[in-house]
Order: sequence, then structure tokens, then C-alpha cells
Amino acid sequence: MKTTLTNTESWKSLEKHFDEIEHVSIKTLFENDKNRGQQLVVKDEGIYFDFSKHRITGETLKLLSQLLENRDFDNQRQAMFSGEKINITEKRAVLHTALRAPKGSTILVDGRNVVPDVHAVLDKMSGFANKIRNGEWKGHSGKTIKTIINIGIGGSDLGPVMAYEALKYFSIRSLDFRFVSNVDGSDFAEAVEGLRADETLFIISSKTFTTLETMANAQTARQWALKNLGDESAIAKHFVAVSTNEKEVTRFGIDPQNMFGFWDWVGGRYSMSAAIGLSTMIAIGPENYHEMLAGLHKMDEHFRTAPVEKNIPVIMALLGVWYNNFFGAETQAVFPYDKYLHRFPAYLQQLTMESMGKHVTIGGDIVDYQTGAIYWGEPGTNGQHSFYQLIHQGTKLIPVDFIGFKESLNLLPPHQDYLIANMIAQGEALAFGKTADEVRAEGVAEEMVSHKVFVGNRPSSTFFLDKLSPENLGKLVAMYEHCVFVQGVIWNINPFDQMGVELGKVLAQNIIPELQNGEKPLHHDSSTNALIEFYREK
Ligand code: G6Q
Repeated sequence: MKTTLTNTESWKSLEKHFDEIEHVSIKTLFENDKNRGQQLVVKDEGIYFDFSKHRITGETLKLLSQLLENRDFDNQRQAMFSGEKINITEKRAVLHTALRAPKGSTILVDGRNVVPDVHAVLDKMSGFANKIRNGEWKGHSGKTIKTIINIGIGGSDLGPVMAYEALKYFSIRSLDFRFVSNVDGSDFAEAVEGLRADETLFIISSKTFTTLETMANAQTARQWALKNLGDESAIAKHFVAVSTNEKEVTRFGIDPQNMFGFWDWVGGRYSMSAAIGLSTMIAIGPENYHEMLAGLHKMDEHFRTAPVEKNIPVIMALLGVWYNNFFGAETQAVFPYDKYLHRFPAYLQQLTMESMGKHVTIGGDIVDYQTGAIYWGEPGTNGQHSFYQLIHQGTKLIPVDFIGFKESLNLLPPHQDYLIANMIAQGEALAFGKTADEVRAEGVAEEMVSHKVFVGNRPSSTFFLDKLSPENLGKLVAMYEHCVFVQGVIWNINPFDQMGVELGKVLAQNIIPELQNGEKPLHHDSSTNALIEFYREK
């Protein structure tokens, strides 16, 4: 039996429309409408979003919008913003938007206004961040802190790493920031290489404070600190926690005074604007951090209020569905033309793929359509000299998001002109390509012509902003967060749980004692048994 998405009238209309448009080229679309490049653009919130180089017409957008509206989009969006428990598998509200709601607003969860709680934590974070930044916070032996190490994984790592790297230009250079996530001991060992414990502060970031990797790294950090500082009482000066689990934080030995809380209505991968952003705030300072929050909030408001045809995250999501479900595209590339955004694609991988990697609907039925795309990317222009070849002349359709800024934070003419010329040129080449006649006109020998033809017709969006400020980073993050939400509505899946990461965790817990104690007999499949035995032979 078909699920209710693919047997809707909207879906069937899209299938029919796809048959009409599948072979229409972007070039033809531009020839038919001389103003296309100005018309299929949204300019809002300081973002110039050009979606003209897509294999769509006005009719495509109309049909995709109808599909969305028929999924009860308005009510579902309202339900998220107002704190309804839309994460039904975990029975939780989804309120990362409350984390950047201005002081004085009201958002109720179980009858309680959570906005004052959010601001109380932000104020506590600011006080602490300032003390670290101005040297007022002293370590156990009275020295000022020089290095901050965030220990966390997944949502408690990728956001902080990405934001620190993205906003490094604004960061305090007298402090060194490091991040430990992997349970591989080399990660910790390299992070503390050359450091003095009496000048190091660990932020243990874990929503649950039970995650194996983070707890193992936190315990190792504790031993390292104690070995070098020699005294249990030193822990209070060198360890703080970001968590929702005060009991476990206390049990670990961190003073709850030095704990920064958040709430179960913040999903891990949506938590970089919760206290999980403590390392970011220390790095860039409370003022810049609040600017980032303001950018997130501006995009929240844009998403909440802009009409569908002018709504950036909505259009992004609709385009994603169009390529994913009708053209059969498997991946979505994201290429920031800014070195500082080099961890942005990795951050987006978790945001999109952990959210959209679902094969059952909210009601538990197996879907009969494709859900989440594979997100990937690297900063330009390095990618151009590597994998772009496959996008230009390979056999796969890969929609691309280009992200660029008019101004560089580092004024070194002519670098920015070169960088942005490359970004714009890539979108042009992908869309319009180069025909055999154009290649011949360049005097290319006939046997080489087919090698030099660019078929074109490869879609891309371009996001242009003035510069990579904290506020603009906030807007970009919220833009992708809401794109994920919209796709979740269309596919009728829950973008806010992550059951898929659980099984491996449980199985690892079974295997740990088998590796350590040499238990026999093993009861796994023959491959797993053999791998365990091979490891034990060392
Ligand atoms: C994110 C996931 C996951 C989570 C990590 C860390 O949405 O839930 O990536 O963030 O497993 O969890 P803790 O913060 O609880 O350690």
C-alpha cells in the first residue's frame, strides 16, 4: 500500500510535471525568460539567495508549495515554535528557537515560560566567559587560564568546533581552543600535548553526561589534571560542565555552580546556541555571541513569517525534495567560498543526515520514497582542483549550494576578487556548460571535442552575504536547521530523534568486556567473532 505522500494529488501532479520538465535545460529556461536571474532571487535578512540556476519553472515551485501546504505545514511550523511536543518518539518539545528568543518574549513548555531560564543561563555564561577572557578566573595554583579544551561528541562537539573555526577572526588570540571528541586516545593525547594543567580549563559538554566517548575522555582529563596538579580540590578550578544532568555532573566532581544547564527540548545537533556554545562565547566574547544569537533569531523570524515563495529555508527544502524525489539525486553538496567555514559541511552533515536518515514515517510506516540526501562539501576553491570534475562532467546529478561573502575579513587584494570570481564562474559553468560547437570554435581537434564538452544543466543555489560576521553565521545555521524541518514535514518523518545511533552503542558495550577479559565462547556471527579474536591476539 502506498503511504499518504506518494498517493496525494500534489505528488501525482509533480510526477506529471517532472515528465514535462526533465529534459528542459537551464539554458532554455534562461533563454525563455530574460529576467530569470533577477526574478528567482530572494533578498532578505542580508542574504542574496539566487535559485535561478535550477531545473524548475514557476509551475514547479507552485506545485511543490502546494505539496507543502497540503502537509499542514503552517500548523506544524506553529506547533514547533510554540513548544508543542512534536518530537513524538521522545515526547519532547523542539525549541532551539527559544534559545535565541529575545528577553521578554514568552514561550511555554508545560505551562512554564522558558525564555527567562534561557537568559539566566546566558547571563551566567557571560559572567564566566568574561572572567576567563580577562584573566580574573584563576587556576588552582593562581595562574590564569591559557587553554580551553571542549570535550564532547556529536552535537556537543560539531557545533562548537564549526562556530569556533568560523568565527576565529573574532576570537581572543591570547587563549588557545582545542576540541576532543573521539574516544581514540590519540585525540586526547594530542590535545594536551605541550600544555600545563595549571593553565588549562576543560569544558565537559554532554547533554546526558553518560556518553561513553565523552565520559572516557573526561575521566582521562581528570587523571591528567590530578597527576599534574596533585590535588582533588583542583578539579573545581579546571573543570566546568555543560549538561542537563546535574546529578552525574556532581558525581563526576564538578561543582554544580560551575555547570551550565540546558533542557531536554534542545536536541544535541540543535544545541550550538544552548550552553553547548560556551567555548564559542569564551572565544568570541559575549557581545559577539549575542550577535550570533540575533542572527539565528532573525532567520527564525524570517522562516516563521515570510510567505512560502519568499521563504529561504522553505525554497531550499522544496528544491531538495525536487532533486531527491523526482530527479533521483542522492547527494547535496555545500561549498563555502570562505576558508573559515571549513567545518561547516561537517556540521551540516550531522544536522541534515542524523535528522533525515529515517525510513519510517512519524506514524511508523515504512516510506516508499527517498528521504534525506547525503550532504557533503569542502571550501572552495580547493574543491575545484579536486572533486568538482565529477560534478561538471561525471554522470551524477549533484545539486550544489555555493556560499560566499562580498567582503573578506582579511583584506588582501586581490584575493577576494579571485575567490568570488571562482564561485560565480562555477555556478555559471555548471548551469550552462559548453557545447560541442563552442568547443570546436576554440579550434579544438575533432577527436578531443567530446572530452571538452560540458553538458551543463547542473543545478546550484548561491547564497551571497556581505561578510562572515557572527550574525551572518547565525543566519546560515538557522537557515539549514529550518530547511531540515520543512523536509521533515514533507516526508512525514521525525527530524528530531536519532534511534539509528543507538544500536552500535549498545553492541560496543557488549564487546568491550570481550576485548578486555578474553571471554569465551563468543556468541556473535563468525565475522564479528573472528575480528574480536584477531584483536585479542595482540
Ligand atoms: C545529536 C545526537 C548526538 C549527541 C551526542 C552527544 O543530536 O543526539 O550527536 O549530541 O551523542 O550526546 P551528549 O551531549 O549527551 O554527550
